[in-house]
Amino acid sequence: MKKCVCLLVCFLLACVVFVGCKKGDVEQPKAEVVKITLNYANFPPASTFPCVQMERWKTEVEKRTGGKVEVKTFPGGSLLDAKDMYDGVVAGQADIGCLCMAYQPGRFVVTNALSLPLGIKDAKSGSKALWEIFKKYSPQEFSEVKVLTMFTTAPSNIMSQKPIKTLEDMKGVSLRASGGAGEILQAWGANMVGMPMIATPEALQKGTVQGLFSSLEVMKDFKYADLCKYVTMTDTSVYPFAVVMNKSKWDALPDDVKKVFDDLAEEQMAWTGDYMDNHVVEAIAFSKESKVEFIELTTEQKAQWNMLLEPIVAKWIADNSAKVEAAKVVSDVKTLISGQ
Ligand code: DTR
Repeated sequence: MKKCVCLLVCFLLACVVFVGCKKGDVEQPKAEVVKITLNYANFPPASTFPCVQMERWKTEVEKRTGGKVEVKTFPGGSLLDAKDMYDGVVAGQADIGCLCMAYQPGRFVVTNALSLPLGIKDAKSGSKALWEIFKKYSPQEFSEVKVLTMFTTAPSNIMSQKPIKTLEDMKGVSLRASGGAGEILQAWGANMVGMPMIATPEALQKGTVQGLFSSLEVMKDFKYADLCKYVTMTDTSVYPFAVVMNKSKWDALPDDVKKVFDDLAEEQMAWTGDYMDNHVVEAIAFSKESKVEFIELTTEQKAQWNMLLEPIVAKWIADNSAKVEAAKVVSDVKTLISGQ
């Protein structure tokens, strides 16, 4: 009997120890990590600079949020094209979108001051000045979205199928531009043709246009070096871009993710400016290997060509003064780029 009681006590003790151990081993349910997936729309082909910066942002966000956020990228207008970008993001067709503000000069008035011929030397200083202007004026037109970053292209130059060495050479030549830059070509006497960048390779092949006006990295990215054997170095206006996010998607993000995005905003602006400037250098080397001739204007010519652009700035100020502090914006941009 004594033996039986002893055995029973031992058995019960063993059970307690076993259950105790087992309890420690049982995995407590972990707080579930909810993955956030964001769709990012872009309008030009994947190899071009707006998409290269998009991929860099995606990589950084996914890394810095430890995989909590996944960014799905849609280049080439596969989700939204250039003209629908802003409204599409507001409507939630994409969570994030990259837009070229210069394509809608009347809509993004303050930030489009950056696209005026003010002598911005490169994408780095253009992007920095754009970001400062955006922060200072917080333009009303961005109230419906969260702005994730902004940047500009490098200055625009003329790529053409025949040499343009003088203003006389430009008369009647059909050159493609978009947005406000069209006025620059008109002031120089060219026949400005407005069309999207993606339509331009075909237009050049068909002879609808004999050249274009843009930053020079496109000589490599769109293979214009094969179609345009001359570049006239005018180093004129830059194109401002913005990356915007749907407001309610932004509001729903957890604070730690919001912080990652906010911390990246200025860094992404500087990264893109640098990338663009370096890529232009590469595109020039690439073009020279493809036997493209670069035409430099004399100092007198530069002064004359620039003088023809002064009315554009004056007109922009006159046209927009009722809506925004146009003269102040222009003088702020000039101050910001003065030390470039
Ligand atoms: N220059 C503007 C903007 C621009 C410059 N490089 C690219 C590449 C892809 C799309 C747009 C742009 C333009 O001519 O449209």
